Amino acid sequence: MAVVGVTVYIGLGSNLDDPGYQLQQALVALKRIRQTTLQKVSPFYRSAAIGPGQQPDYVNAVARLVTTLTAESILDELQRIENAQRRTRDEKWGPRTLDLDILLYGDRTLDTERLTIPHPHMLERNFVLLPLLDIADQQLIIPGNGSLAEALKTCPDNPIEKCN
Ligand code: ROI
Repeated sequence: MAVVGVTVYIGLGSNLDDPGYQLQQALVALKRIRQTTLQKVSPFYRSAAIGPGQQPDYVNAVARLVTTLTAESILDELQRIENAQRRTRDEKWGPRTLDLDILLYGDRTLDTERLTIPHPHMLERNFVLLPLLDIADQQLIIPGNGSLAEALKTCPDNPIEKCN
């Protein structure tokens, strides 16, 4: 039976300990989240790390879930999966085995201590917008902004390549 729920887009990223494998493992774990269906996964993309300092290249992807969980419960699940994959949080914007971000939660906006939705940096990151475009309609509205197609026009065009 189809799950009636909210469509959620999750950004996946890794730049340590075999990033492609880390993303595969994360997808296995996303499939197992209760009250949730993993509907679609983008191709994997490789890009240089954006942000401060030197660090290894990232592999990124975007997944689409449908869930009856709240955004906070999804965040709990994502943090549990990150921790299971030995994610450490010692350095802001440092290298990591796994980063799972809620990009969009239906058409809702949210700004709490734990969660800002839409993800506050997604519009600047083509490693988020390009895989999102692979699995979402370009007419998709990013709440508080325009369509995904509009967002892509203003997003920096950093070098990125498909890697699967
Ligand atoms: N850069 C890339 N290319 N991909 C990421 O997932 C990523 N994540 C981050 C920072 C350090 C901002 N840079 C990134 O957290």
